[in-house]
Amino acid sequence: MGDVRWRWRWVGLGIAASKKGAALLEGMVHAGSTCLRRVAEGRRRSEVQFNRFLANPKVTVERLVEGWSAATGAAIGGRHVLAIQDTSEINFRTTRTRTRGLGEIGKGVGRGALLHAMVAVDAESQACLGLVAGEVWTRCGRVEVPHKKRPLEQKESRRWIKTAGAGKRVLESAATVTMVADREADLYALWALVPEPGIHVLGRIHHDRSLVGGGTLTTIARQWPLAGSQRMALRERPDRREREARLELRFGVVTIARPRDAGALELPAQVTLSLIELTEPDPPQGVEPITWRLLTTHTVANAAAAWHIVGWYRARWVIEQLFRLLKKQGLHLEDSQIETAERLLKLVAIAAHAAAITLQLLQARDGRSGEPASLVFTADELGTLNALQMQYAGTTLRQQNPHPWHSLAWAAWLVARLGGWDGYPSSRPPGPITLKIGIDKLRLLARGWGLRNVCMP
Ligand SMILES: [Mn+2]
Repeated sequence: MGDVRWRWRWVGLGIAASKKGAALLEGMVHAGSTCLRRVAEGRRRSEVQFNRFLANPKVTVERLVEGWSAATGAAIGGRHVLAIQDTSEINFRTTRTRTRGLGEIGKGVGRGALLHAMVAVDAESQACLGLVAGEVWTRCGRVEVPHKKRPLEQKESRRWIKTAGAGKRVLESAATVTMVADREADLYALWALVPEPGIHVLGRIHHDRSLVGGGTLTTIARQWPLAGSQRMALRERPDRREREARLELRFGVVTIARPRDAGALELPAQVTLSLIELTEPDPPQGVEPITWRLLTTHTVANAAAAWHIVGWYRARWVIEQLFRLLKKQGLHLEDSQIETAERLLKLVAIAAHAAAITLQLLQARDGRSGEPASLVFTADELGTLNALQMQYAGTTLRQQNPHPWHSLAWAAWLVARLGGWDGYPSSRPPGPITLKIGIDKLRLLARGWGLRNVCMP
């Protein structure tokens, strides 16, 4: 059997270079032809296939999460990568009698899944380089033992350390990795266990810890001289309006003493880190002043270095954008009608990957990314994009793809056209939904394009 398949493949290679395949594809994507309808039918068929895929017991959440980083590892060689982690709650609609097998989220107000993801971001350009590692789960029951009395392995917070470990393996070829996380990840174990040569940690403090030699994290900086001040644009958040703030900078070295929690006993008795404090001396009336205290293993040589590190922390915005795309702006994951928890968790893992790709294309669309198309697309998908480029080149001058060949921006332009965007520079730029439709169509076409080497009539 295997021999026969190989022979077909071999025969197929003979026509790989022929124009037949390309012509067929051109026909398929020709706007307005029945072929686009064939793509649409393909989408319906693939919906059935997709459901079968989710039902397959061999397709596990773990394997899907492992697949996230297939392209990321290759993209990060020699760079300084920000490995940004965060958790998002995906709220699925349930009722008392129809829980869909999902556990509680939030403060027990709804049911759903939890997605913990690490995304790789270039420290200089802040381009998203792809997903790295993570976890998807739903809670079962309530935990009765108080949080402080549980060893780390039994706490959900261990996901930060576990994901950091998985991230180290994927990001091995990076020149430097800075693991970035918000206040939730302010765990003594993380500060003690994750850093190593070439691996840094940067996060915001949550606990006011005691320092070796007296004082605490929130009070020590008062003794330090003012190192500089800058005006900074603050993005809108649920608890804050968009505004500009003048922030004052102080920084220094701190040595944190091991806390007296259970579970911390086998950790080193102290860790030495840099503390960067930003305060807002003159906030607008009635507005809570900004206080940010960042801890990092990076040494802070001067004020310029400190501001730079603050910029790396603010790149956390990329993962927040990813979660927004997943839930609200593009994929509407929370609207899914799938009924079982097991399949919903798999769906979350797949959708997270799709959201990362959509985000990469959005960044390329905005000129924020000088990355190559191979960061996101396989060889077959690139072959399909080449054929599409020929297809779309026939139209008016103003509709030409303006981007360098095989850049991610070039691919984003073609994917947007495939998703229904008209390509005129004066038109509204393509949004996440258009790009997602384009990606789905491209995948269907590329499947045919990849098969052209083996399928002979
Ligand atoms: Mn968070």
